[in-house]
Formats: sequence, structure tokens, C-alpha cells
Amino acid sequence: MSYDLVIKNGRIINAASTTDADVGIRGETIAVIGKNLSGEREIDARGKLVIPGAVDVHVHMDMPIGPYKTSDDFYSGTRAAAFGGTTCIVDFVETAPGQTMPQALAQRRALADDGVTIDYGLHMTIGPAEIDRLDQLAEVYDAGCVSFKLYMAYGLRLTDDQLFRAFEAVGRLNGWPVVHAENWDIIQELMRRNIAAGNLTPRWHPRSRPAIAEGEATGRAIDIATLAGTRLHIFHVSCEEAAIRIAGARARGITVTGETCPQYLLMTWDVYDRPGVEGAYGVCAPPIRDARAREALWRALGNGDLQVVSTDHCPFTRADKERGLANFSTIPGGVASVEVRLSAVYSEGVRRQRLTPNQWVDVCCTTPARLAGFRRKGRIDVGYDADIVIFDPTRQVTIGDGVLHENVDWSLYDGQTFSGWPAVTISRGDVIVEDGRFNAASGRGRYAERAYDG
Ligand code: DUC
Ligand code: ZN
Repeated sequence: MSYDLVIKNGRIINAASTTDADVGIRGETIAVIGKNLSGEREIDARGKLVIPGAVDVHVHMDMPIGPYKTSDDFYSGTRAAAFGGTTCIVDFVETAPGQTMPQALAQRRALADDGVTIDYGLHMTIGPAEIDRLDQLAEVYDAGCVSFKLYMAYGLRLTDDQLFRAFEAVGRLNGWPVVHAENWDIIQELMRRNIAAGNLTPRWHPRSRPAIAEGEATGRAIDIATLAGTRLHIFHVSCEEAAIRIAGARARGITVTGETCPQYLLMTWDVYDRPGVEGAYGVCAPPIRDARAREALWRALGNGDLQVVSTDHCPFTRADKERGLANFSTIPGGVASVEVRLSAVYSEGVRRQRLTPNQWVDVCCTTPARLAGFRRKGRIDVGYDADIVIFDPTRQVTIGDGVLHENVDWSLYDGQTFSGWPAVTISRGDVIVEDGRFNAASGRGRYAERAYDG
């Protein structure tokens, strides 16, 4: 029997298995895994790793934040993601004044549908303006937007009673609440003090957002969700103080999961002492912390206390970062990582023996797909979408000018060499990246089906 596409002679790495075999694809779907398969087109993957397309459940494309807007749109951002081996993303919807949540979802979908080159989903943000309109969640959920973003910081933050009500409403739908956990009152007070003392440079950004304020908010979110009877997921864990709250709750049988991001796994807060605007590049929230925190995050990933690596990809140009430089509190917060994530975790995780290859696939592909409700993604198995990356473990890439495809004129990882890089990216059977060439039109990606059991 012949297939449309066969990936031959590779080592298939799933979260729970490693197999030397061929993968046969028919149309958009994995049709068979076996030996000596033949196809209309064949790609030789000898010496390479064949893994599920990576799933990044935390990105911000084309997103206005105050006077700024993230510099990747849905086309450039998903193109860069595909070059980095990511075949599915989850972005966000925010509801504008005068809109309903279903209207906001439709508007965001129209924007994304035009641009995306890979599949995607959206998290619906529940801000204070939505808290008395939680009856709209069911319609949003039925439209395939099954996850809900709740902030404990910034203007969109919910008070504890609002958080409780939102958790209850999401829980009634069996939806997935995802939380930005930082103690905003404490952070605001520390920011005020630093600004009053004339401490305005980027190094005061992490010093205004201490790890303990993230740990406290993480524990509070877990307790409130437990009271409301819902599971939850903590975004962008940057420190041990938060990771141990998640681990402790999991040990008590609470259904909580945690994500960390490449910027926290690879960098330390020394980035804030870089000269000039470079000191502003790493400004993101929560902030990048010290080497002790970084090592604790790797340990937490390795022993299963954290379950996901996504990016919080939130790119701003050098000019945007420069605009806020005079006062750390006005620097637009965000780092671009969507293209380096898979390689970064391989290079710093697997090659340094902090993670097994199967754990790498689990945290970058399988668990994020499962948690986000993508039932046909995150695994190389018969019946799953043919979202596949052929990963070259020997290819070394040094980040620098012209290497990445993100629409940003700097990278936090400039000068860093990654060992292991994607050679081919396949999305639903289409070879969209090969030999450094991109072969997908804007809009080829799809709003992907999502649902939860039970
Ligand atoms: N943190 C950032 O750094 N940027 C976007 C949103 C967030 O939580
Ligand atoms: Zn974010």
C-alpha cells in the first residue's frame, strides 16, 4: 500500500515511547507506523528524530498592550513558529468595551484566520468587565474556545471574589482556566518605592516583582480554584516559590499544572544589567530571576513538578523597548521565543541531561496539546493529525542577525548556540518548512477543534 508521504528511517520519539520506524501519512492524517513503507513522496530521516509538531499554548500575536502592539502578526508569528518546529499555537481574545465575548471571539478569529500558517486556538480573557457576564461563557465554549485566561496582575486583574466566580463558571463548563499569578498590590507598592527612590533602570524591574509575590499569588490561585472545585493551570512559572506551591498541591491530589518558558530556563536576571536598551530586552512578567531559580525550574520540569514549556511569545521591537527605557515600569513587557523553544529545551535540557528526549516531547508537544484540548495533536500515532517535525540533533545554530524569522530586530538569545534544530516541519501532511524554505500561504492554518472528555 502506498501513502501520500512517508518519513523513513527516523527515530520516532513520543512522550511515552521511542521507536525506530517509518511514518505513513495519507491526506492530513497519520495512517500507519511501520517498517519498509513506501509513498508518493518519501523523506529520509536517518539519524534524525521524528517528533510530534510542537504545541505552544501561550503566544501573543498582533496584540495591543497600552500604546504598543506586539510586532509579530498571525502570519509572521506562525511562520517563525513553523521554522522552530511548532505546528500549533494558542493565542488570546480580549473583549473591547461594547462587545460581547462571542463577538470578540469572532473578531479575533477573523484576524487570525487571515494570517495563520499553522493551526491555532484561542484563550478567552475574563477581565473585570466580563465578571457580570459569565453567562456568555457557554457560547464561547461551544465555539471551541474552551480555555479562559484570568489575570491577578495589571488592569485586567480580578479580585479574589471575582476570581472565585470566574473559576466556578469555567468549572461548570469543564473548561480550562489559565492564570497569570503575581501579587499585584505588593508589586505596585514596590514599584512606587523604587520609582520614588530614583531606581529607574531595568535592573529594578525584577527587584519590584519578587519571587515570593509570585509564589503567594500562585498558592492563592490554587486555593481559590480548589474552593471553586475546578482544575487550573499556572502560566509562566519563573521561580521555585511558585513551583513548590504547584508541586505541593499536586501531591495533595489537586488538579493543577504549571508552565515555564525558555527565558526563565536559559537566562538569569543579569540580562537587566546589559548596557542601554539591551537591558530592557528581558523585561517581561514575571521577571527573569537568578541562577538558583533557573536551576530549580529545570529540576521541577525533570521531576514532573512542572508539566509544560511554552513561550509567552510577546515580541516588541528595539524601538518599542527604547521608548520605555527611561523608567522600567513603562518598558513594554515581553520576549520573543516562539522560534527557539523546541531547540532551546532540547539543547539545554536533553543535551545537558536535565530531561530525557521523551520528557522534551512531553513538555513541548504532548502535555500542552492534551491540556488545551487538541485531541488530534501532540502525538505520533495512527489517526492523529500529521503534524510532525524531523529534528536534526546534530545541527548547531548560533542566534544572530538574520537567523530567526520572528518580526523583531533583536533576540534575547543573540550569540547563544543551540545544538539540535528542526530540519523539516509538516503541518497536517503539508511540508511547510524544508531546507530553510517556507512553503505555506497566509491563512492555510485552521482554528483547530478542541474539547475535553467528561
Ligand atoms: N507577561 C509579559 O511579559 N508579556 C505579556 C503578558 C505577560 O503576562
Ligand atoms: Zn502572556
